[in-house]
Amino acid sequence: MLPGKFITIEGTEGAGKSTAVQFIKNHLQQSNINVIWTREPGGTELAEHIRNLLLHPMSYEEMEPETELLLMFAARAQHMKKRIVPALTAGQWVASDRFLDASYAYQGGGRKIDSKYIKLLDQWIVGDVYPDLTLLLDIDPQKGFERAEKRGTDKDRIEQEKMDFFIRVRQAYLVRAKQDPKRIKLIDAGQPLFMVEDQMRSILNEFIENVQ
Ligand code: T5A
Repeated sequence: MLPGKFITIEGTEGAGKSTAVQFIKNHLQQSNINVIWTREPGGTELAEHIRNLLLHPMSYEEMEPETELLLMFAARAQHMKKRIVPALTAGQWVASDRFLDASYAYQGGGRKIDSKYIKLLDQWIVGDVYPDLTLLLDIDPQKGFERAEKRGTDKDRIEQEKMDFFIRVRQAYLVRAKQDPKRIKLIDAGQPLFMVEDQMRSILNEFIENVQ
């Protein structure tokens, strides 16, 4: 166990993850907790280049699911070694906008890759540096889709997937939450924003109380 604390934020498409990240940032700051914020895929210069490869829509060739999974973990390996592990070793708090659970949800659920391969990469690259707390924003995929549409921005390569892909992503996230309820806190992101924030506030306060 490393001395720092590690929080991750996950969510299905259109669940309001960016909005939640902003709220969590403010709440931790108000609680006088200094946090290093990062994201996946990405978090280092090289990992951000890999992010571009992963998310930029491609017209020249379709990316294979295996390629996608390995690129996610290539970025994660760099991120772990260069940023996450050094910070946690130094006793700092780290918060990441998406992390490992997204690979089980998107590549496992969405792309239908057997989770035994994801587990192998997980054990190799992440090992026991697991998040202490994960906030999972859950929403009905259709509702999430409608919200994301309202945002009006261009869709990245993964956002261009069809509804059944996002239904599988959600199911895989819910399975993860069921397997590890102590770490993964499920948040009903279909509620009005103030209710989502209330739920996040009480989860964060309980976590802070328990670790201090
Ligand atoms: N990925 C990532 C993998 O496939 N495998 C992996 O291992 C990893 C690490 C990364 C992509 O990479 C994939 C998953 C992703 O496809 P990203 O940067 O995390 O992408 O981006 P998104 O998934 O698109 O997440 P965002 O945070 O950008 O979008 P959201 O969740 O749609 O969030 P947000 O806040 O923009 O909300 C959408 C709209 O809803 C409104 C907001 O104002 C906004 O307009 N909203 C609400 N409306 C009503 N009620 C609420 N409670 C609301 N909350 C927000």
